[in-house]
Amino acid sequence: MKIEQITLYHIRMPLVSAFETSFGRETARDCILIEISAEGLTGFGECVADRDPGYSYETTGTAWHVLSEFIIPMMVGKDFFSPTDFQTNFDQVRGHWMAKAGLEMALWDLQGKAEGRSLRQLLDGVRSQVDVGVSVGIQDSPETLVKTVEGYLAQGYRRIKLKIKPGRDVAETQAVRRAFPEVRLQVDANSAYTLESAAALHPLDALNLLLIEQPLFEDDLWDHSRLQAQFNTPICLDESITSARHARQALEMGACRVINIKAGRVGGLSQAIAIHDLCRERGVPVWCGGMLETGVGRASNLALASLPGFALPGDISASERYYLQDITHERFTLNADSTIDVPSAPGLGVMVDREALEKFTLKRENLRI
Ligand code: OSB
Ligand code: MG
Repeated sequence: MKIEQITLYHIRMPLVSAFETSFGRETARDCILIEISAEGLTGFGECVADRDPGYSYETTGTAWHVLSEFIIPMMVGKDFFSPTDFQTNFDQVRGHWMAKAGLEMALWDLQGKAEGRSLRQLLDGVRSQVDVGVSVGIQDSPETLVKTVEGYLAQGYRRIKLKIKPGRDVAETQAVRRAFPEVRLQVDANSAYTLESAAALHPLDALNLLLIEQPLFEDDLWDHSRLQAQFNTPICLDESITSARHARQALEMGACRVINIKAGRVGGLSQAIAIHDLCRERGVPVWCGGMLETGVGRASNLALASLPGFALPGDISASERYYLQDITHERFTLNADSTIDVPSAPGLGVMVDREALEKFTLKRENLRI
């Protein structure tokens, strides 16, 4: 299949409520939507890099640069790229995993549409519904946090993740645990601690948490292994795992006992699957992380989370938890058993709402190849 044109859209979507993490507070979310046109078909992908380099070094700006200046020009004159070969084809471009993952997602969508198969079918997903939870941002006080969690539980979410940072950790988590003794609870620090300052987190070990996510810096694999040795609660790595190699090394080092898989963070679905397969062989549970995706990225996350090794609920909430208006016609809703349906139409299984896309677009570029 001949790729004729690739269009990049930098979009900004207002969030239903501000989302605060250890790296900042956001009221809107930026990302890049990537549209590939080929022989009458259209594939969409979402590059999850945000406006600011808070979660990782990648931003909408760096991804735009790397896609338009390096990756897309390398596709000129080539035939259809299989999404599974995409990574190896662009080995010369180091890093920039989110940029690559966005483009790879559009290729998966295109392949699914060309073959009349859903992404779940292409990936051999085994579930038509996946278990999900909600990621709750840092709130003004433990009392408002408990109220916010109560609201999500009332909506039907059965797994709660709390964002924490130094000084806003133990009291908050204890308050939620006291209010909801049975709820499946976990915390995420987004690299806010050092091995030394993480000593403050020891009381969390008594709260029956599912896991403690990414307490230390991204490149602190070794220190994570020392920290894990001090905790009974499993440490889960997010930012630190950018490849299947890192996943293997982290597991061999004892740096974590659970892995959060985000296709964006690891260069695409093909690498996400490689990490899934490695963990499955070793009996290590994984779950699907989120990056406040639009309907496009959410569809991809749901298909990924339908693979058999995704043993824990994903950070994949209903559309209304994030956006009043989405850029897909489809909106994802929560089922009564805290699951969301995996799309079954060809490709990602969602249709982009052109009017909404227009409305949220800040910048656009057409690249003919
Ligand atoms: O660390 O998991 C994270 C959102 C943006 C960046 C990083 C993270 C998150 C979330 C939200 O926790 C998950 C979601 O609901 O999409
Ligand atoms: Mg995380």
